Amino acid sequence: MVTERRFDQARAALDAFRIELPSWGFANTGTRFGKFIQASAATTTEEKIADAGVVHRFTGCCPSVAVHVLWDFPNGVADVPAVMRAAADNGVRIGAINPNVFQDQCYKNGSLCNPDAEVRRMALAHILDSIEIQRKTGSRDLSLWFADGISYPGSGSIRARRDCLLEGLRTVHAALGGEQRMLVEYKPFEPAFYATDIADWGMSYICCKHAGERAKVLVDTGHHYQAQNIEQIVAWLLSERMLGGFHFNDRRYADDDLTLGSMDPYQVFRIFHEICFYTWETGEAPDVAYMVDQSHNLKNKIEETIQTANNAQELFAKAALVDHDKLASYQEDGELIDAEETLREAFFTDVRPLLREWRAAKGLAADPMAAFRASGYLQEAERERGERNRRAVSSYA
Ligand code: RM4
Ligand code: MN
Ligand code: MN
Repeated sequence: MVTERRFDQARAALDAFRIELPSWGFANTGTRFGKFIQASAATTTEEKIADAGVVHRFTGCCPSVAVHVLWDFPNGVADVPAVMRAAADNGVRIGAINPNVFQDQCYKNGSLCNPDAEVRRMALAHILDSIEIQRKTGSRDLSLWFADGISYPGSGSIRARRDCLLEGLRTVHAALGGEQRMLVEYKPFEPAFYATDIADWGMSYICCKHAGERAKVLVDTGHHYQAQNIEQIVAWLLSERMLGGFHFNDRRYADDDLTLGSMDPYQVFRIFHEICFYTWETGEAPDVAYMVDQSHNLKNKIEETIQTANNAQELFAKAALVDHDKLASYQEDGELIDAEETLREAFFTDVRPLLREWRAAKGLAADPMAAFRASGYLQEAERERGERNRRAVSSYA
């Protein structure tokens, strides 16, 4: 039996749970074999922010938008006023700033780890410009992902690349001020196929330790090997106070960027459980940025984002329903089945009525997807953007 006190616990957790949306999740994307063009997809930064604003309007839990510097600030700092205006017009804030040191031709052999000092200097300059954008937009987090790595044994010195990386990250850290943080993301492979320079959470942790105390680890749920225990990584990072944030998505084989919770909702629940359990034990919620990082290649982008926010809320609310007092005493007494069942009871509780009630209390529609569909926004976007999208290039040839 889930008591009313625990439902209150879940309501409070939902009140505090904010999910940041990625601007790039609203643009046309695809696989390495081609892009699939959607008539309603956003092609400008203003449109991406408008779409994020619509998701926030219907879900009430996505008040900020992460941006990618080259894609959203093609003119660098000069684009800040326009982007800030778009955010204000659409009722959202600018969130994490993602530098792009992987797209230009010069980054073929890496950015901060490139053996060529001139390329390393260019990458650093771009990241420092990104910090200036971060300052001007009032964003707290600089979100760093490096595509750096080598694809053949012997084609680079693993240790020399590491040294360059650590030196670069120290310089980046030294440029931060005020409340600013830097988040360091890891990924086992792709685009590099032999040795990615920041391949796992241990390397990311070491990068952060060398850089300074404003550096924290970013866990992208899709960036793990098959069968890796992500909640254990999360629990360790929480204990070390080194968990900076998440990139939410789901995976089946590799970095598939699928809808959060679509493949393995219990995995997401277990991650959230570690956070709620930590909060119960320490009396304070960890300072973690919850961000989505998904490519919506097949589903409609806005609808998939609404689905993602809804899945995240449902799974977070379930995790907040766990009876922590009971769990702790079962664990202490070695009551294995009862301890496990404490988690399962929460996981299998239908929290949809609770969410509907939570939305009603906030003046939101009980069903954000239905409300969005009834709004006519998609049809309007198709009318306005269809022509431009029909002209878009979908082939890599
Ligand atoms: C990477 C990684 C980064 C994201 C890029 C576009 O796989 O997840 O966070 O910015 O993709
Ligand atoms: Mn990511
Ligand atoms: Mn990824």
